[in-house]
Amino acid sequence: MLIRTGRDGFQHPVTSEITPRAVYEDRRRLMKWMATGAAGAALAGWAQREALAQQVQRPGKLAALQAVRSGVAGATTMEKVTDYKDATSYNNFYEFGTDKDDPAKNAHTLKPSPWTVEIEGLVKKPGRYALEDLLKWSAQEERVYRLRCVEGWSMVIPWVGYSFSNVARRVEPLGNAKFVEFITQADPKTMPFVGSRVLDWPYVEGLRMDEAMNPLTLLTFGMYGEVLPNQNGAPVRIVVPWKYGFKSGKSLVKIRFSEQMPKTAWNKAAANEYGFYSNVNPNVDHPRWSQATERRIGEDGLFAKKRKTLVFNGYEAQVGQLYAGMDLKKNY
Ligand SMILES: Nc1nc2c(c(=O)[nH]1)N[C@H]1C(S)=C(S)[C@@H](COP(=O)(O)O)O[C@H]1N2
Ligand SMILES: [Mo]
Repeated sequence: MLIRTGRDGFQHPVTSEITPRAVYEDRRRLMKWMATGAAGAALAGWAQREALAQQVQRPGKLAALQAVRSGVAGATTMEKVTDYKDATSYNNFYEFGTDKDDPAKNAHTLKPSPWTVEIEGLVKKPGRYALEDLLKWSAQEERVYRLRCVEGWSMVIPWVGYSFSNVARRVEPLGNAKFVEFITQADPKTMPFVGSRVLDWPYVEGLRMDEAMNPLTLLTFGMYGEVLPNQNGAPVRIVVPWKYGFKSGKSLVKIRFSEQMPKTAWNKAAANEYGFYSNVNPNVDHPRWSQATERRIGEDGLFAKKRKTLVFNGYEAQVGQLYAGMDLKKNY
């Protein structure tokens, strides 16, 4: 900046104004780049990330999990982040009970350490991998995703993890691998409801290979800058933001690459209500209720308006092409 000194109005540059040649060259390049228009998008992204940095506070309850801000397109919504309290006390984790507050009450018995994840099936490098190793397979990123439950509520959660595609790159799926199956912990000693008949345990979910490889599919180790609380699926879960919440299996113990479409827990329980795809779709009602709108957790005051549910939960630009030519009413 120029500062005015003296009565004669003489202006002289402050030290920071004196531009060394290298900086000057850099600036010229920057100006050129800005002229291309790329800068606008990048700066908007930067402003968003700055705003985000102020928004997401570490609750200081669990171990910190360092993360860089994600550069993946669409990975960070600017919507208000759900309170940590709500995100950790209003949960679905049927292994610990079917009421929303059961997981927070009961999941203290889950032992997230030591933990291993077995990777098997159609891969060149199957094996049982320690959590500590998995954590290092790629840089941890922060992603602020909408989470839409099939029950009609939603949240906005800052997850920490990395694209699942990094796992595939490590274990090298074979050419005939067409699906990925996510198998979660089912330990009757630590999970009081695993004996119940609500579901056929273990809780299993699955994705088509191209869905699993989409950069938005997040292998998730933390939230709000800390490791995952037990009730949210410690120590490692999957998060698939364009699908209903139940596709995001918690407390993963096994990942299997297969040729056949996996039989998933909810599909086995009620095939007419829960299809394999389960993409968030306001135009396809659940047989017993509409999916057109949702209630955002934290906005539940007397006059809070419901929100319109978005196709693919708002991630159509990123994932719509995965379903080109598919009838999404049939493939619900
Ligand atoms: N193992 C397991 N994973 C699960 C579930 C479950 O019951 N068991 N519930 C699913 C459902 S229905 C939802 S909406 C999300 C909720 O995730 P959150 O509690 O972290 O918000 O987890 C999903 N993953
Ligand atoms: Mo859900």
